Amino acid sequence: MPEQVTEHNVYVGLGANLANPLTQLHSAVAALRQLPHSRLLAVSGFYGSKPMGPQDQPDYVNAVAKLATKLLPIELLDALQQIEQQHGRQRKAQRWGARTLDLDILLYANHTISSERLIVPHYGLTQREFVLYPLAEIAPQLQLPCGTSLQVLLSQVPLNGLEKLSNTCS
Ligand code: ROI
Repeated sequence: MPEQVTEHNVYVGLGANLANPLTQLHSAVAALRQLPHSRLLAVSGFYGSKPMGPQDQPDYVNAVAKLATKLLPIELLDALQQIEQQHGRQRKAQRWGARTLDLDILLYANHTISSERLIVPHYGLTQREFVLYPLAEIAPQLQLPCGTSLQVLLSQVPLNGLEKLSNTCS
């Protein structure tokens, strides 16, 4: 795999609501730790959240991880999709339906990316409580590439039943 010299800080959103979501997330964190050319710097606590989208699906468990990586965005996407596959993710399943594991690139340094496979910052980032609150736990001072601060976004997005379940290593 071609390696960039520069290391970038990246935030990855984790979500699961099938097949014991807590176990899925613990296993996903272990897989993120093994990513090539990358270092796992922080993981938020795990949060229980109400499903966004169709309501006839189980509650989710969500978290956010911070990595330093030398992988290019598309290489990171490939690696994350491989981890999703290893966790039984069905890609062609219903849009906004239940999933065993979802790994989303939320932010890649201060980059704005708009390609067929990848949009960064992630389109849901600014409205999703289950992304914003875990993110704030590990990066309270964060600003988006457009300059908006995470704290301003948090003040606009209610918890909507989000509850912290555990710290990651417990
Ligand atoms: N809802 C919650 N609460 N958490 C998620 O991670 C999540 N992921 C999704 C959709 C289906 C939009 N809803 C979600 O992809």
